[in-house]
Amino acid sequence: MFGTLKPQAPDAIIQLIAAFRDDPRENKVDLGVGVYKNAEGRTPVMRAVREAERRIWEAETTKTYISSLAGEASFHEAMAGLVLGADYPKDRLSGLQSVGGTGAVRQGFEIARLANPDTTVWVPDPTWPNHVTILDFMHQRHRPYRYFDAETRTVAFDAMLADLEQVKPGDLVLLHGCCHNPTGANPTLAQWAEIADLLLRKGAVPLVDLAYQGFGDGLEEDAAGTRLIAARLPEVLIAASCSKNFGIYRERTGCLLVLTDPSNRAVMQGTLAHVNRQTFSFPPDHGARIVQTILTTPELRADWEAELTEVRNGMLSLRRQLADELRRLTNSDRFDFLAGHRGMFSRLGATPEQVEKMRLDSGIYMVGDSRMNIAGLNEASVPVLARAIVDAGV
Ligand code: PLP
Ligand code: TYF
Repeated sequence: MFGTLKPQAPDAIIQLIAAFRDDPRENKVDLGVGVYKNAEGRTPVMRAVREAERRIWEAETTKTYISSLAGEASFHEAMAGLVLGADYPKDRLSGLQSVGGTGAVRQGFEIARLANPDTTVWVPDPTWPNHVTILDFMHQRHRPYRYFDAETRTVAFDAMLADLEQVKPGDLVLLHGCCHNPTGANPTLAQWAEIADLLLRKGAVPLVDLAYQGFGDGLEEDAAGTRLIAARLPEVLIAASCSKNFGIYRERTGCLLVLTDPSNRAVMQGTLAHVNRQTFSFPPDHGARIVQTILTTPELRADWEAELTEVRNGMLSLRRQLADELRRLTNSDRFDFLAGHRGMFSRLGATPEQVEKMRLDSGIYMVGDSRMNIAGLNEASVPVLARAIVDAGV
């Protein structure tokens, strides 16, 4: 039977991990997979996470199943407070504890098509490749909307709105809440307002993928677009990942937050339990407990926010250093967009051949579409990258 299986295309981002590991050069630079790394190239366990784990370990008396197939309400509420702010509309909220942010995105797609089997999912072009592969795997109809202006390396806002004019009532529109992956280009708050108006006029439902809250301008700032959408639209899905901002990648922790009319809330909460049950039954709990403990314990929360601020400021500083170095080398402002982008990623705008040249000549690993993980840099490698970019003729 298994002889019928066809080889699957590998994940190009994950493949880079092995390619980098196998490169013997000492001064190689890993700008591939989207994992935060400090100046020493390590991905440390955050202080508040360690302390929360210690407290959980001490207090835990059982490993029996948690209270609901959709996860613990206390986790949904803590995440809703983080994402939507303390005054979020409690009577409109349903929640699902998921396997990572990816699991939240996936369950969001499932909910949309349960509600409307004719739905079309609109995804930005470009987007995180897994959005598209998951939709294909589900045999779910999807269409791209233009997002990125390759010339200016900013959001192609007019093109985006023009494409979204074709959205039908009951379609699902996927938006990156902040720190767009792979480009680093994000809408302004005024543009978020226009997006909200368009979706409202079209009767479409947004699915906001929020995987990097706190990695751009700040926890509040990075949630501003999502909050605006949540305040203006009657029905909203938000897939929040805890992998990056809590640094708990391998715990696989995420949350799908759903806002509906209060009259639909009970059925929605039951539907969220239903989709988890059909997928894996109860969700994993350890990461969700860590997150909930941190968010609801003032001294842990303050320490987490302080460490997250250091992480964010480090990336912002690297962005400025790289833009400054390229300004010096090229005598132009052509690369200033790197300082304007937010989050871990920037799309440089190099050709695949130029990306290959930087890898061969300088040991610099970035994704083939020229997405760079800024957190892979440090003060020593910034000038190396800038020189390689210029030498590759970008
Ligand atoms: N969405 C985007 C845009 C991402 O970049 C990621 C990154 O991994 C995810 C979702 C999901 O993250 P995870 O499933 O590791 O929480
Ligand atoms: O885009 C990234 O690099 C991160 C990590 O299949 C990631 O989102 C990449 C590929 C993948 C899962 C996670």
